[in-house]
Amino acid sequence: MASYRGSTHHRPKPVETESALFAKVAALLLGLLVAVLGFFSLLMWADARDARNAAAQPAVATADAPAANGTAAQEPATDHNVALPLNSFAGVVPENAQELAAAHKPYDATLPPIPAGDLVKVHMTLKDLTVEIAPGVKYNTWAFDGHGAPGPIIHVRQGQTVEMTLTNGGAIPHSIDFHAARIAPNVAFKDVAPGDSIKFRFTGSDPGVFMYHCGTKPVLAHIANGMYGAIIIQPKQALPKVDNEYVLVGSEWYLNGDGIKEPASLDFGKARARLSDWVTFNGYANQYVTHPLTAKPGDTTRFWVVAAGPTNNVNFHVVGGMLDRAWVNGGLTNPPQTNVQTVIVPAGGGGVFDVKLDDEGFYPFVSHAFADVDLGQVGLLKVGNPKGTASH
Ligand SMILES: [Cu+2]
Repeated sequence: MASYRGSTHHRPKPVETESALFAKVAALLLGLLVAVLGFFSLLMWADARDARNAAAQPAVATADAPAANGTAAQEPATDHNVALPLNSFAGVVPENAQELAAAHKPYDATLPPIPAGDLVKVHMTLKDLTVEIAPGVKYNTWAFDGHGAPGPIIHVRQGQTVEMTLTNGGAIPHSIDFHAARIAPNVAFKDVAPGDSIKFRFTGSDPGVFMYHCGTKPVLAHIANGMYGAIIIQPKQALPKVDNEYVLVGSEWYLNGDGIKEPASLDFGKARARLSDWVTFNGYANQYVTHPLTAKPGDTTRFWVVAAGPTNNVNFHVVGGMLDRAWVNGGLTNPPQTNVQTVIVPAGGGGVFDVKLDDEGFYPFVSHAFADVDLGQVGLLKVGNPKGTASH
């Protein structure tokens, strides 16, 4: 059979019938039709693209236009007061925001002393609590220890045992997860029903600054609603002596309203999309701008920083200074990095930073991811008694 394959040219040439000729012409016409249709569909696609661009244009222009031009009311996407919760509400504050910011009592960032004894008892009672997270902006939190976010700063020495009691005074189950603890989470970090308590102990074996938070699902919602704080485990072998020590817990907020007339609650969709409305140190936007932390010229100041998230890192930086010593990742068993500009504190992590400032002045401390500064994650270290205000 194989030998025939090479000899097809021996086959007699078929006679071209009338019907075969018709088929050929039809195929040719069909081919032309396809080409013409293809050309038109290309034109239509280009038109559609132009139309889409044209449609996008006015929206962009309106977003940039001042609200006073009267068109904002018809363009809900750009009006924070009537919009669906698609935009950030961060720009919306009451008219007397400055006054309210001045009247706000800032979260005390001072590192508290270490309690005496081998056993440190901590008792927190969870409460659903409405707090301010920016001037005049109210938010419905689930708060550790009933004081809003962050929860209380826990400070112990390496080797001390923490006895944690958590009482759930809220409406739904909660829990508490310590990153500083080496412990079976299914036992210690389990959900506590409303009205119930849980008690467990762990030893502060690893020196550093650690996050604690509610670990009840969905964790994103529980952390976003303010359920986090910092625990500091001071190493047995003392760190270099410093003059001031402050604790900063970074976190961000996702609001379903502006929080001015009515308290806002969590917008879970925005939390998943990472569309923060406010980003804060110790739970309130810009509070240490209005009420600066203080130091004297020549002082070394130690910052104990936790990034609670739920999602954002803190890119810690001190404007006009240097992180002279930086214990990266919050652990204190390794030697610090020296003379670094910015260190990432990852969400769920910590960092310890020593900063020596010789000259009088206002030194902003920020997350150098500047969208977060714009939304409130900035404070001032006031060194000495400088005149005027800071440039940041
Ligand atoms: Cu919770």
